[in-house]
Amino acid sequence: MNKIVFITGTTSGFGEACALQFAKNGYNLILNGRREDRLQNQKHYLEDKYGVKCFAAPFDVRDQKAVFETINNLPEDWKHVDILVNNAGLALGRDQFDKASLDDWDTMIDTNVKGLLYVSKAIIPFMIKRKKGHIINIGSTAAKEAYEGGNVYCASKSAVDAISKAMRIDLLQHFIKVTAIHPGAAETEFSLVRFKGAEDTAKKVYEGFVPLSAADVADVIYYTASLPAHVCINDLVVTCTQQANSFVINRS
Ligand code: NDP
Ligand code: 8X3
Repeated sequence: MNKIVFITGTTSGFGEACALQFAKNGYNLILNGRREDRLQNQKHYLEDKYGVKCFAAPFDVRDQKAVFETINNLPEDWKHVDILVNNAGLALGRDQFDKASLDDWDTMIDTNVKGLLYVSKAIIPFMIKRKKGHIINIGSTAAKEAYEGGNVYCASKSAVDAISKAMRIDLLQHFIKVTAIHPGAAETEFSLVRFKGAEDTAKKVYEGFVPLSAADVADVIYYTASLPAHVCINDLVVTCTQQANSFVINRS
């Protein structure tokens, strides 16, 4: 029987690249995101090209009711989730603390923190029942050092870091692995979302250096998932070669 991976936020960026990587390696996939058209196209593409099975689960991770209803109502043979990749997330704005928008703060906290908690809380009982599982949480270098104008995005990713540590302790008794992966700057739709569609501003983020690609990050995610059962990478920071930490980048 193929293993099952549940990835949140597969309609773009890391999640999309990760879905491709797991499909290439024979996993059946539960795909999630809010853009249902992209999910359906992705499902058909991965099924046709790699002969795997995909289950499209279009919900907003902020919607507690939808998260629990969808996950609890998964067909029985889709409940054997081996790996959960908590990837859905976003940054909104780069304004200084006093100028930043409260709505943006709410959206980041609701998505990056509460959404991750809801999906995990819904999936963990399936893993406990099978006494195995692997949760991979996507943090950020922003979790490790706050940067100017990063305020609540950095805080939300620090929360992912802390939640990962807490999960690892509490889920140890159930033989569930917990890995936190903290990527640095990667060119995806991330900056386009952060700057609300302003393409020029988004492009400038990656000027003067070679950023990570979504495929680079997916390789690392897949590597952590492919280690032997007794080996767990707990915490991993990955940046491009021209980045030292969340705010020091060599743009030459
Ligand atoms: P993208 O914007 O390319 O992808 C984000 C994904 O998250 C999309 O599939 C989007 O799908 C999904 N998503 C966003 N909000 C929700 C929601 N409320 N419910 C369900 N799905 C949602 O960005 P990345 O791939 O770059 O980002 C993925 C993760 O990696 C995020 O957590 C981000 O914070 C983190 N990260 C990104 C870095 C970067 O430089 N790119 C570096 C470090 C971490 P849809 O819109 O269809 O709902
Ligand atoms: C995304 C990378 O540098 O914009 O987490 O915070 S950064």
